[in-house]
Amino acid sequence: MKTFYTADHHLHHSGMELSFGRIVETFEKPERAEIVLARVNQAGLGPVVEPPSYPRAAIERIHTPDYLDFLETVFAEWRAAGRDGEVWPYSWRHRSMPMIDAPPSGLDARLSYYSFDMAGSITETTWQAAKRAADTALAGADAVLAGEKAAFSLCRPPGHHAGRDFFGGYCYLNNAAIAAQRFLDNGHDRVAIFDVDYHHGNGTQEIFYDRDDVLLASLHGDPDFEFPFHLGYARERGAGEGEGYNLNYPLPAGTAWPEWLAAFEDAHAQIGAYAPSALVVSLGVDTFKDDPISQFKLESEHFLTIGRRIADFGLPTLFVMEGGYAVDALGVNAVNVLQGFEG
Ligand code: SP5
Ligand code: ZN
Repeated sequence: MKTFYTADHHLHHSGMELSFGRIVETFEKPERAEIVLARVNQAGLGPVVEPPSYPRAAIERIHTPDYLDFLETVFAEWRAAGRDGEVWPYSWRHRSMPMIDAPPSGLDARLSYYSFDMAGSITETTWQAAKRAADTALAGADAVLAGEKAAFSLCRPPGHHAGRDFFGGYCYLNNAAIAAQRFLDNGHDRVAIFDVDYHHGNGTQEIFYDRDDVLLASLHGDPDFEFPFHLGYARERGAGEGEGYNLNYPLPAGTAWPEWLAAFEDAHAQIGAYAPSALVVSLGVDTFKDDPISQFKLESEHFLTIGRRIADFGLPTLFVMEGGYAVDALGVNAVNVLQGFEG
């Protein structure tokens, strides 16, 4: 299958993150995409294609214009305020504080409004990198729309924690959601998103929560102990017309292959029953046993089985890269899913 990739992902690199009270090098680093790309080439998966640049309108199908303006301009505003370094939010609304429904005017207040954590910063070129990751997802979707059975969008930065108008969890634009909407805007009427990343795709859930044209199934660390906390419980099943079209499978710390596969098979059956005409896979491989920030126990060979079972849907399929931080095995694990799919 074709891999869509651009070296423009290097335009985003947050220098650091806070991990258990220590400032460390960020886990979401450019090396990640390079390692996956190297494995794509080594495995002979297929051609690597540079995505074109798409009009912002394709992204505005998911994200609000005010949020996109904010991402594009906040770094300059930060500098104009006399600040050096990267743009970081640092304080968020607590449950005791009333919700506000319009962006505030102050710089730090707006940074808080448009984010939910400080997993990643906004650098001078983060907007450009995030835009190119969205382009990478759109180009993959267009390849599938043009008749490819499957494609791999090697997106970086990842996307599934980003909502309509917020960033967090290393994510700025929701690449998988943008791709799913691309399918809907070009002839598909039911799209499933299968999110196998270790973390709950809270952004994807927020975007499609009240809609029945996208089914989201997500397997992840139980939010009672794992990031992003607060969202991803099984009781969240969608609202209004979307009721029943959001399926969460929170799993305990230490979950190994047999238990993970049982949840995967349940989700697989639910997706099959929905009878979508296209599938987007939010492909995180941070479920791996040696992942430095995760607590599941999958082994490299299991990713082959995941790919094989995804192929069993027989659907036009777009794989969108999300998380995975065990850099030594990241390439093998991600590409194993794709090779398992190809059989
Ligand atoms: C796309 C994606 O996988 N985002 C994940 C964001 C996780 N952010 C919180 C990471 C907390 C890491 N601290 C634990 C380090 C253990 N050594
Ligand atoms: Zn993740």
